[in-house]
Amino acid sequence: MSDEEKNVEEVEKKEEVVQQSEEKPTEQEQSEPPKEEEKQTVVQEQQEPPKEEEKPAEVELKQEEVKPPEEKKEQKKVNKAPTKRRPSLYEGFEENQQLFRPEFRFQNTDESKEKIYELMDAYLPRDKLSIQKSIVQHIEYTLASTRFDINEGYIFQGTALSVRDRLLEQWNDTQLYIKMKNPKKIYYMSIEFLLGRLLQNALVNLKLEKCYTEALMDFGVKIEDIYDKENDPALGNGGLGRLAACYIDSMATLNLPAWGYGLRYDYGIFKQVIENFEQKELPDYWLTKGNPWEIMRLDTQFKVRFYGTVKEEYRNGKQCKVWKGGEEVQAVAYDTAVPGFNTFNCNTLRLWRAFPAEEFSFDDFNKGDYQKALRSRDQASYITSVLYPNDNTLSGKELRLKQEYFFSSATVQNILRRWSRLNLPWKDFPKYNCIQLNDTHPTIALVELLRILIDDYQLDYKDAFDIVRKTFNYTNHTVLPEALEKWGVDIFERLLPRHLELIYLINYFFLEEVKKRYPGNGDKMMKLSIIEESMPKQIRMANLCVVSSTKVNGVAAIHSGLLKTMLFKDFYEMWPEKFTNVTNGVTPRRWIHCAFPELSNLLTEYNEGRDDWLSELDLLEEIPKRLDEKNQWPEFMEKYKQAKTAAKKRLVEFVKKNCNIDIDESFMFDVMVKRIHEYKRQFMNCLYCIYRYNKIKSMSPEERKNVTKRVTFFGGKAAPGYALAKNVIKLINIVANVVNHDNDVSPYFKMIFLPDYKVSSAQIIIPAANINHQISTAGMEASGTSCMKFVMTGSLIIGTRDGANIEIAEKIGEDHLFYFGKNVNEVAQIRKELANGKRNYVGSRLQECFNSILNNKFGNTNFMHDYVKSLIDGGDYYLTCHDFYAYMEAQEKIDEEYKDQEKWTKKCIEAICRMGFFSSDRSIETYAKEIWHVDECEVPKPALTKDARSVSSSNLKSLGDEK
Ligand code: NBG
Repeated sequence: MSDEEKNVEEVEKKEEVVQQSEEKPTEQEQSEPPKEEEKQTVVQEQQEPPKEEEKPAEVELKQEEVKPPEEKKEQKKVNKAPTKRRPSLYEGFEENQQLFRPEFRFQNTDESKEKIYELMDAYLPRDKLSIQKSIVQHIEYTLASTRFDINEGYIFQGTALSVRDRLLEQWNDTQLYIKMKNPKKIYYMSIEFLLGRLLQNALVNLKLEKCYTEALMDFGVKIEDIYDKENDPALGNGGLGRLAACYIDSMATLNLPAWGYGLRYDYGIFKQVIENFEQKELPDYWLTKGNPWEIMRLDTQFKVRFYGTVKEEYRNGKQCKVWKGGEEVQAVAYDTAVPGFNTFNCNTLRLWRAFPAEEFSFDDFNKGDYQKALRSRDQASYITSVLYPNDNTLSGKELRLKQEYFFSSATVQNILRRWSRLNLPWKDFPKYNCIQLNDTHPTIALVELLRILIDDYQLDYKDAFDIVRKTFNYTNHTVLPEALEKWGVDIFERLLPRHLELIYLINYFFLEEVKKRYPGNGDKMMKLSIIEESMPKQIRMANLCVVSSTKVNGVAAIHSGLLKTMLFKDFYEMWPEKFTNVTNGVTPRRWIHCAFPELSNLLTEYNEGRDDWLSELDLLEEIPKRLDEKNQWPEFMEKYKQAKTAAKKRLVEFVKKNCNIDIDESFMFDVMVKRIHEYKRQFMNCLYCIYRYNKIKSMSPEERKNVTKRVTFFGGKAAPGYALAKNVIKLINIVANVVNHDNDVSPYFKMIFLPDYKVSSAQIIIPAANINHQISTAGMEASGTSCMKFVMTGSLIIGTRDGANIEIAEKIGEDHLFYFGKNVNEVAQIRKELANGKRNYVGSRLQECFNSILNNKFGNTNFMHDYVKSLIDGGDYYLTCHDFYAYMEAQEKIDEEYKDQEKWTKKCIEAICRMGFFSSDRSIETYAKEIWHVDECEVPKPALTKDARSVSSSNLKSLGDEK
């Protein structure tokens, strides 16, 4: 073969690699360790970087685009440029215009497939009739329903499937485009994604909400009723999982080449019902009607091993470790499209589901032992059957560790498969890949990457660890000791023996570094070590993360500060540059537009008729200025009040339907919705309700006329094993029952416990609030995110100097919220005093509230007696008593200020317009620039003519001049 022929052959081979869909491996490819020759290539590549023309993924790219993102970093300004308005996505297109796929210069044109390219070169039409046809076609042909038994459930499914079709086009094009450009990629790993319903969000992002509303109107149904038919996928506990959902929405909106990775549980967080005042948990099988959004990828499967033993073997004359035996489980990918707002980019959320790696044993089956034959099947699928219902606590069960490893291993294997197709040297891995750990749950992923690099690809430890450290970053979400993950060495040894060895190895090299830095300082070694020398020994997952990641961040300024001064103090001393802050954010698409459409429309109207504030929330700052200039405050305030009333009416209806209680939207709505936790202090709010009840009860009818009418709402789940939290729910319900049935008090004050708080009900509850409670003990709430949603939809915070409250106060002004209570330093001081025996901190008014409980004034509240006594007797760790009077004062101030509705309304509007910083787009932008160093990868706009479809083979040569 001549040189030229060899070259041609090589180029062809590389083209093949690019052309092969990454999601369609050959059979052998599926999760098999690399073959001997492959390993050699990889090792060789590592020593000898490939020449320019050998990089297949770069053949099509211009020189400057090849530059690894990290090098480009310097050229970019981190500081945000003044907000410039991006044109609306569909600017230049007429409504309902037929759009064609953008010009893609992808090397996959094959003349024999011309017909296929031609058939697929247009996007699905966006006009009303086509949409209607596509809905009914899905109902008949996908769902096999007849035209005579179509109901709202079918209409939801048909609608969702027709929307999915439209998402898929953008999704495919995005994936193709990313593959072609080969930018640095982000992998966001989270064991929870609390998505909430997807239909409305998808329509908003596709800019199809109006068209679908009209299409459905012709079917005689309201789109809101169809939204209501969707199950709420609740694959998360609370703030952490919901944050992950907001973040993938923002990553798509910002055109980042990102993947979310998580688990597809059969059962999400339990359904909460209240019976006899108590929480009962029911299983949440959210898949009863299937899930129209997900795509099962039978072609994306990986094997995951558990248990087994580690053996030493010789390979290529090198001694190496091999992990063998044990059990294998198959991880199968389920994908959901994640569309961005005002962009054609559409990313992927990939959730893994466990299946048996082998079919059941025919031997056992033939012997008639059917149960035994099926057992292994069942056991494998247990791994992803249920979400652990703990928020901010660790359950410590073996099955949980299995979930974590299953998730981590499948994800790492998938990332490596995508990487291996690029044929680049290992040292470049961190330039093209970045993995963000959403808390410590996926920590084992970094050990898994290390294991594969060392055991399968035979890299040296130092090189392998260097790659790992440069690839991973870690977000901490809590300082609560009960939530910090630690795993017994014994459980690891059994389940993941090779990983344990590697953790010891990481720790060994790390402690060597510590020794050098602090010679002879055993105390430092003990504090910093990844292994806690307890009985039994434990692995500190947070320490493992800090040691093995490039950046560690907290989720609000105060929290990131506490990481430096408390939780990771000694690490911070060693590596100050590792620690940073990224304050959380929430997506305005879901939390303003979907949850509060009346407000969204109003903001668009006064934003010169444009909805671009939804992806550039800072633009709202202009509204108050314009209202000043044009003297439009009165009309705006009037319209705002109408919007708020509409939102409150929705909650009134919701309460009637779910609690069968009548409430009046003219009352002030005071809301506290979040997981029930001692540090969040729902109990303190309940104590205040008792105080308020007693006070109103003791008033004369004349005095009562002056009372600000208020409904206090509570909502939130308690972990099933968290006795105190469950007791607090019971107490609230017992007190509420008396309050609401008391004819003297209930015309002025009501208490409602809203059962089964979840994303879809949050969308009704939050916009209806006038006041929201964010009253955690200072220093305990890492950030909190509902506070942001509340302020964005026009309610004022009563809260402590904790978490994101502090930054919200900075942005909107301290006079726009009701601050109270001890700050984080004072909390520490009081705890010392308590430990030193200080008592007598319960004043008479608080004692009276305690007495109401201790005397069973509201019914049998014996279950709270011990707790109340312990609070009185020095057990006030969360400062419920110490903050109570300041809290009461803040409550009184609220009652007073609410009387001046004009002033109140103006404050709410000003606060809304100053919340730009709390958009999750800002958070993600910060991650992208300061931690990930990734750039956007924007998919080209659709074409207006048919000719601009994908490249034909004749102009293959011009690859490189991409738009
Ligand atoms: C939670 C914190 C919240 C924070 C969310 C998201 C955990 C472990 N932490 O304050 O309690 O808003 O994470 O960052 O669930």
